[in-house]
Amino acid sequence: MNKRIDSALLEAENAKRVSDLNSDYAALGDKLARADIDIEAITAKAGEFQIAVPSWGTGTGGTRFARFPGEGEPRNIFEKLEDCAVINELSGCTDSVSPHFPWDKVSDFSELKQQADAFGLKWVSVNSNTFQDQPGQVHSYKYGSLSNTQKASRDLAIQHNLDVIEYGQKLGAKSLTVWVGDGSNHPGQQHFQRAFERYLASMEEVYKGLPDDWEMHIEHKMFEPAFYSTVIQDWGSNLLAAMHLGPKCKSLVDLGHHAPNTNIEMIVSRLIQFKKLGGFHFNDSKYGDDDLDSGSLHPYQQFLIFNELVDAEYRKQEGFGPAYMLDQSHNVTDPAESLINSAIEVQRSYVKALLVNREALYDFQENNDALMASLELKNAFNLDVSPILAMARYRKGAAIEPLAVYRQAGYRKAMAVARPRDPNATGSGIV
Ligand code: LRH
Ligand code: MN
Repeated sequence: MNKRIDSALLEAENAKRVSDLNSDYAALGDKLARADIDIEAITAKAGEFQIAVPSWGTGTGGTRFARFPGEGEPRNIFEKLEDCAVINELSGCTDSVSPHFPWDKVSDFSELKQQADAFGLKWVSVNSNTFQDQPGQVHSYKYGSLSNTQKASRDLAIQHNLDVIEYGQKLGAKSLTVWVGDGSNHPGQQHFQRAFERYLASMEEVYKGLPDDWEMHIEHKMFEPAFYSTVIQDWGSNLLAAMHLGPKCKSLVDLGHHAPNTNIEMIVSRLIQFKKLGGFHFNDSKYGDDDLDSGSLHPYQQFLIFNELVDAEYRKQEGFGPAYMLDQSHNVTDPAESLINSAIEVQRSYVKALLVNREALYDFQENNDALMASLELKNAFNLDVSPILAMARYRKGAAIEPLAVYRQAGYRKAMAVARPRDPNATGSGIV
């Protein structure tokens, strides 16, 4: 497997830290053993945890006001893959990439697949894009795509999604993620039912193009780019569409796409119960779809979401198998550093949720012992599981301290030389 980080440096940096890791790990092991928890079983599950990296997250993000490009940014999907390889080598838990089309479109998909294989990276959900017009596009998406009143724009959007499925098949992906910005900015501008009917009719055509072993994931979003109504505005519209379209269609939950204070963990529980939880776009936010680093603002909410996911796993819930993915925009940090850290913070929420004593929790719930039930969760959340995460990385040949190795390696500086930036490249927008 092609390695981007010098393995001698990685081993030397790990060697400096392994004895402290072993003593921290032993101490946590003793503490967990007193609660009849086998730390080795937890570390093994931590080692199996994987979360996909969004190709579009490896470049510096921006807002509608501006984007301030960083040094050594990837300029194409091949360089994005190089950075995804580094993120996986150091975090040990991001062995797959989710591409976005046409941003990542290439003339030779077998070459792209070979490059990913060489880095030990898999391709997961492919994302379509009918929220931007392409150069020379005749039938615009200005007034929507799959729900546009103009058949020509709807047909173009349908064909694009069918093309993206084809690209995904060439890469070995097994699902299509469809997020549309369709909606309205003025009361009265759109007939809500007719718009939803047009969307469903278009998605039926896309659904027909899905291979038997594929899924289609619908992503809802409260607002932006539409600021009055959005066709797939919330989990209700999402679930209705997924149920209408068929068993291969499920709902995807992007954490930043909800109104502040929304109980997202309960939405997750509903989607699990009705076997319609397709996957996640993990990030964090304070106001809108801020796409900030996962767990950076609401780590307890992220933990509570994993409490629902681990509970479903524990109950062997039928039809449960969501895809985990990051979807973030890195405007002021090195994207690789944020993605490494965020992947580990999502893994941390998963491992903390594994420490909940589910039978004890069920007893407290059945007996309406509210405080003890909430403490069963909070006590698991309050445990520092860093030694388990680091040991899982160490045993996979990844870094005990990933960011220290990344900086020690001077990766971004090296890329600044290898990828000279076009000084005139200014602009705005998330990528
Ligand atoms: C929409 C979204 C969607 C992607 C885009 C890059 O806000 O979350 O998942 O297509 O970001
Ligand atoms: Mn998203």
